[in-house]
Amino acid sequence: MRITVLSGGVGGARFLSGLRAAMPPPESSISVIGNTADDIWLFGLRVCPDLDTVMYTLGGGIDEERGWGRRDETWNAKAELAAYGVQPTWFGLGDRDLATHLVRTQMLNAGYPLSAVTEALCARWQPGVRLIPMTDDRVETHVVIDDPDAPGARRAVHFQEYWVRLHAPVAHSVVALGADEAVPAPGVVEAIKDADVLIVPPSNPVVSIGTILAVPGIADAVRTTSAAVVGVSPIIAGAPVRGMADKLLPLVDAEVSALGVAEHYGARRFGGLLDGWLVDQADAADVAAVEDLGLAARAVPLYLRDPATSAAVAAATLALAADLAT
Ligand code: FO1
Repeated sequence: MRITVLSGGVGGARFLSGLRAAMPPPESSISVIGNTADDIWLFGLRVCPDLDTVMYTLGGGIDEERGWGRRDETWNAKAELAAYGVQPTWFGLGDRDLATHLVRTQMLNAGYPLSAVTEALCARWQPGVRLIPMTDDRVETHVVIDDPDAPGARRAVHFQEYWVRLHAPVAHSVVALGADEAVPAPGVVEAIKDADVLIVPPSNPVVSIGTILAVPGIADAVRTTSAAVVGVSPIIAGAPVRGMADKLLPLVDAEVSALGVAEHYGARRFGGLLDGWLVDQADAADVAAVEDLGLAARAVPLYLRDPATSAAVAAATLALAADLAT
């Protein structure tokens, strides 16, 4: 069975660890299309949070509690940089994590595309999936907020500053800079078209899934794939499980609910992206309304608390896909 997953953030990575544990029949393969619009240049290094979170989570190097960065991390370089007074000091780059960015930046500077760099880094981590960046081109999410230093004025900040330094204040708009000129990385469109199952995990619908779909060609591949396309709600009982989707969904006119995100993605039979949608049991009352959108729907426990619950969510996703394929 060929499974392809669009992934961003900690939720996507945790879902993937469940999927690997709930591994379908042997000879199955998992391709992951990673969001790269969170990526940022820091101290001359290219940092790719959503690629690294998948690589570390599935490769066994992740700090479980944070969900990002390395386990057993130290922060000496970060402290030394701060001692020199260089900015930013608000982004936590650990000593072990820095090695990843040094290798990545060295390879990018040598002319390797990000997809080749990611393959090289994964050779060490052996994540057990094929991790492909959504594009080799530069795409960066910026968020327009009220300028904290100039009342009445607005300014755009990089997503990482919006999230990590400013803790997701009121946002007026989100833009994926460079998306229009970006091209899907080698293998991305094929991984979507050739899949038996395509999964939209509980990643942020705007700045993880939305940015992947903003790369020209990717949304069309999702709409036309012969795979069963199943999504997992990132919103439970009206709130995101993690992160700031509640601040960003209104910017794409989506309600902050399992039903609202289903409406946002839409049913493929009506020109949207999904065939099926999983909601948490807390949202079981919405199943009929989701079905009215033209989607198959199930209410199952969706909290990715630990490996066992993550595996159960993944198994439920595969079960719904299997129903859809019949
Ligand atoms: N998230 C934080 O909330 N604080 C941090 O200092 C931080 C550092 C960091 C370093 C490397 C990395 O790969 C991720 C990091 N993240 C941090 C998480 C990151 O902002 C988010 O995981 C994604 O960008 C959201 O999908």
